[in-house]
Amino acid sequence: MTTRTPRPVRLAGLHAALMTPYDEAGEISKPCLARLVERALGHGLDGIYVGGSTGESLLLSVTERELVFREVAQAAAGRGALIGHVGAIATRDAERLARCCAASGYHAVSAIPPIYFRHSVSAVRDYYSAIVQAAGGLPLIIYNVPAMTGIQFSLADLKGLLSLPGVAGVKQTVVDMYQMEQLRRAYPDLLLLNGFDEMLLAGLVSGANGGIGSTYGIMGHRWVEMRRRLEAGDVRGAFEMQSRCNQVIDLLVELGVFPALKYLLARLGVIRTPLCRKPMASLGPAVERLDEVARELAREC
Ligand code: MN9
Repeated sequence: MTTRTPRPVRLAGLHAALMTPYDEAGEISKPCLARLVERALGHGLDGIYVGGSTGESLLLSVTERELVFREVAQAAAGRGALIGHVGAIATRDAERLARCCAASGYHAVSAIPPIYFRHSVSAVRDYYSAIVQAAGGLPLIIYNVPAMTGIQFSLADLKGLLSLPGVAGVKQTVVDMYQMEQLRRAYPDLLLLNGFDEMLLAGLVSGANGGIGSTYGIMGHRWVEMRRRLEAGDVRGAFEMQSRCNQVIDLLVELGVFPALKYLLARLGVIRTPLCRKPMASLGPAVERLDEVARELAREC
């Protein structure tokens, strides 16, 4: 019998934002979830961010989100960091999801602020404190994504949230690299994760010590190589890799990031259908332009 030494958990690393795959009837596909986990960890990524925007989490029921947390934990089997996104409109749902992550062996939880209603700063603080309480000692990573939530955190807002016990980091999905640098300057040890893949290199040189991205699931090997080049001092080489990845991202953005990513994963044989939950739009025409990308990725790994 061989015993496998578990990899040390590295939260300050590169994590695939996991998609939620469905079967033809639109129900969550457990075998496809397991294959997505294999692909991400097989590419040398440090972990998986489960149930975020990329996971269409706000289009799933709380019970489905719990199911995804459990399935992924089982499939990953201690081979990487697991971060569960538990953000919800209602604090009680976020608490329930945080409890599920704690019980399923996750290493951290993360949450968007509560959306739709306009809450006071102190109500948002209470929401995050409630999640920390429910997460039973797991560190909490604030998910700052104003383009999706409509909630613009100033540096002072973020500092206020970071002063809460249990809040350990920020997933910074903003184009403002000045704010990234300001966060790093204010908190030399902060877990600061870059959120827009098309700016990963910019984020890393501006102070991020890791990243979370939807495209890591299709080209994790390229992102790992990009980081390797940067760490080796080869900034030009890292930039070339970022540019290669961005050519793919340009096409994804044009066609619709999530359905286009699912199309690629289906072409690569990882998932069965490119379906997304409605009202998320399906792929439009001209998808054959993705086939060349799929062939290229299949050749690389
Ligand atoms: O989690 C993703 N963020 C959002 C990270 O979807 C808001 C990114 O990976 C983007 O999908 C990607 C394309 O814009 O950078």
